[in-house]
Amino acid sequence: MSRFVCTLLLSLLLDVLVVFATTDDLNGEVKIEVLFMPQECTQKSKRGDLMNVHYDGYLAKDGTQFYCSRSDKTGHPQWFVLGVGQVIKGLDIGMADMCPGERRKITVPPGLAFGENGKDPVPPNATVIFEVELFSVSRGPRSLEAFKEIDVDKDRRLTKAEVKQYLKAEFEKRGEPRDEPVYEKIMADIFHKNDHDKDGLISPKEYNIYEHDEL
Ligand SMILES: [Ca+2]
Ligand SMILES: [Ca+2]
Repeated sequence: MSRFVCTLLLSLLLDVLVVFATTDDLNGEVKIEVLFMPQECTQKSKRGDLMNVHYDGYLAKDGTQFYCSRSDKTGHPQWFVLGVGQVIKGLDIGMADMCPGERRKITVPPGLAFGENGKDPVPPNATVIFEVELFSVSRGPRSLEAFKEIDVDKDRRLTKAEVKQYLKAEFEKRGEPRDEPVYEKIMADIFHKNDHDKDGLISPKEYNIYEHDEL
């Protein structure tokens, strides 16, 4: 059997593989369907990881597309930290244990998506469906140990240069060095989401969101 056929069979098999993730939320469950699983899984995503993802959002009731990261702004895949509320809760749940290269269809009840009020253009109480493709996962800076490691000059503040140096080393360690503009984009995103007082530095307090992770 050719490798192509094997891959095809594997993805057909995975098409019917449906996993249910339960949550404490009484508003229903996040339904995860694996659409494509790469043959090799280098690293499974977990809370605190930095994710690079393309996602399309649809309304469950009529399939209307309300978001597409491929056509949003520059069309670059989006960066976010998994499990800390940077995306809707349903995606934080639905994108855990995911492999780079994997594609999933994630159905999210309103309570774990945009809720009673909705968020334009998503109407109130809408169940939404996301088709996500994960490009890369990297270990996020999330522990006190990591904070100390990143904070090279030990002044208990993380500068962009310090975070960038750390990220670069992480990517290089995995044999996947990136171009300079990619790092710039990740940095802008990290600081946009974590530097709450906008002083250009990440304090231990601002960094606390990562401490939910069990090491
Ligand atoms: Ca520092
Ligand atoms: Ca700050």
